[in-house]
Amino acid sequence: MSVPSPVTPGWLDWHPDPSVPAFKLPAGTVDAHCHVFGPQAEFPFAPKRKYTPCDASREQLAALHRHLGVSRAVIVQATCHGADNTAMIDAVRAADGRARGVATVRPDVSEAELRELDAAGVRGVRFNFLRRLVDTSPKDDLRTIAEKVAPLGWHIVLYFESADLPELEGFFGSLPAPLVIDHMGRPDVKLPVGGPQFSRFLRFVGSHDVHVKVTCPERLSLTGPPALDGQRHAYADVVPFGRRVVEEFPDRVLWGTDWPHPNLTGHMPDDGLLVDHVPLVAVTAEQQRKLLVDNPMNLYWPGEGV
Ligand code: 0GY
Repeated sequence: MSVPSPVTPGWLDWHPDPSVPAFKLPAGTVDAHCHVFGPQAEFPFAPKRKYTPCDASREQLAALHRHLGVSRAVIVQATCHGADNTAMIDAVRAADGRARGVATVRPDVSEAELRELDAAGVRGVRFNFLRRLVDTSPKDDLRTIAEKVAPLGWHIVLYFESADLPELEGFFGSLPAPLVIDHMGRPDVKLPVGGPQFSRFLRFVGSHDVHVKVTCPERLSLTGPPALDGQRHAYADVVPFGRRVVEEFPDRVLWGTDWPHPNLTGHMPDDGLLVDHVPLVAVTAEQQRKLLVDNPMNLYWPGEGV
């Protein structure tokens, strides 16, 4: 058996004891963005990965979901596992129909492999453009993948930095499948919500077949978690961005925890507080039901009741 690799120096482990959220998630809530890491002894990480995380198993993910009141999950392949989707598929299969997967595949993936992933519950592939996570994102290869997965009815999950949207949006718009954008396109929350950067993002969403994940306030925030004296809301600077997307595209927004929160350096969020962020961005009961239940159900479990 191989010797386990040590975690990346400074790695922050997921929160061991998240609070009970004050906000009660509606029945049938879907966590549309979460990951599993290993466990390394069972599912080794990819040799070319950019980080080595702590283990975050499917059982630990399921325990978090029970604690928060989440019913279903979309498990997104993490870059530390490269294009080996075994751990993700294992987690999806174990959920017995209550999880779907988003895979990473290579351009030479065969039709048979894609059909097998589809049968296991995969409904999309992820294209990653973050330089700290991937060495290259060759557009020809990505287009080849998109053309192979489109006939299965899959979508393409896009992870990019907001500053890169002007260079990438033509390519994104030309892809032959529906799109899902991670973490609101990672806006720079120092900039105004009505400023050119976020307006461009909203225009792109408005003019294409796109769902937006209203996720990761903890990753985008500069103001950070709540002050210990309770005088400051958690991630207050991200709220206007989430609220704007929910108001403009109520039928095309998704929510997720991003557990186990890879590559955070400042702090590890309390997952209970992330649930309490939801009513700040989705203010009405109708917005909340669409964000948490109806939209992810339509995308990942079309035709199924909660
Ligand atoms: C996220 C964000 C990150 C990492 C990954 O696959 C990954 O390694 O997604 C990140 O480092 O920003 O969505 O989980």
